[in-house]
Amino acid sequence: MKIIHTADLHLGFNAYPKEGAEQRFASLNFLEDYALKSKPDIVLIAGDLFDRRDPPSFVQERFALFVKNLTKNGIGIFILTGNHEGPPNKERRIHLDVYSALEIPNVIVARKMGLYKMKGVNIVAVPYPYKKNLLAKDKYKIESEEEAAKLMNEVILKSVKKYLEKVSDKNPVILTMHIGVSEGKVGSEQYLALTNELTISVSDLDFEEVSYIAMGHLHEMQMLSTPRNNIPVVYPGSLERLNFGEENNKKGFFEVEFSEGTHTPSMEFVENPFARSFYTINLRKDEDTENVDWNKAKKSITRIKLLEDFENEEILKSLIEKLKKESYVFAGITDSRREKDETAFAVTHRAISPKQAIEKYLSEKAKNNEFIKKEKEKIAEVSTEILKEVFEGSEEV
Ligand SMILES: [Mn+2]
Repeated sequence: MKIIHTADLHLGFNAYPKEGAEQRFASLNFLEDYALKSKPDIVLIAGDLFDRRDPPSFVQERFALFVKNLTKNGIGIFILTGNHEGPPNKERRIHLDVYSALEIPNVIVARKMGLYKMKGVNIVAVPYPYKKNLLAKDKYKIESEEEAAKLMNEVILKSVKKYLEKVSDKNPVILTMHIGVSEGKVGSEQYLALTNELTISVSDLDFEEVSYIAMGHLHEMQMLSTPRNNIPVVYPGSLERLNFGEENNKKGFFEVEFSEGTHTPSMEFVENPFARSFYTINLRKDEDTENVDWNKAKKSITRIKLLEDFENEEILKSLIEKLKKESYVFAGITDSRREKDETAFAVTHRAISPKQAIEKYLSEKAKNNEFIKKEKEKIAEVSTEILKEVFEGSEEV
């Protein structure tokens, strides 16, 4: 029994408008080619397969081909929904519902918690937990975010227990979840700051019936295990590099194998050589402009980071001109010499958070608008609240 465990593909994610179309599906192509050669029983996608609930048609089409090519070769596909494509409430339809409607054998979309079965394997699934889905307003009177998180934790663990009790055979049990664990490492640019994200502790997942815990959500590859039963708790990380915070991370997926009659899996990380490349040119002093790795810049989304004593704006300007011509994509400049998060020159893509962008915008407007000047703080507060609503569970804020 062999399973490929991948997560956070974020298909349809547009890193930089100037990036070439060839990168769009480079990582999915790699996964597909690998799966067709290795012939696992199941490809398990632990959430955030798509970057949006309703991805563009060409992205839907490419994934449909993936489904066709794998199922034609007898490979099952198990899709857990993450915060990027999952329904924030029960009624909301999502693009992936198409696959449930088609009832393709050995293709399962788990948008609800439950015990699923594929090719004999028991899969207990916990999609990204939306507050609205888990806690009915009339049922609980929630005083604070902490209390809500605690309640959600209880609901999830109770449900997992319930589904584990329903397992009626001796086949391996896999628990798959799209959620962060409190012991896990969050990538430096994966913004979780605004959303009071729910995390779960690895020690709470120590169910002895479970053989492997297939996680998704954290974009950095990491292998943890439960304290008592030593069950592997594995994040393959995102299949692609999505931002500069992942510049030095290895990208790929896990191949997990259960040999006949055993419940202890062997795991191997398969590295994806086609993940996009990011390159930060750190300029601490003026001479650092001579140490640019131009081969790397040619293949990479490249940015300049100003640090410490860098001063010479003339040198900087000519370096920018050259990078605009010769790098794969020139993403801009971050100025970390002054207060944290202040940016130099043009504000670059995702160089500041949406919250900071609102504050910056309002400060700018306040200069010649008395009303905004007076109500700046209130507007910022309300806008932040709206952002929280809109992006509930998203990493984009
Ligand atoms: Mn996620």
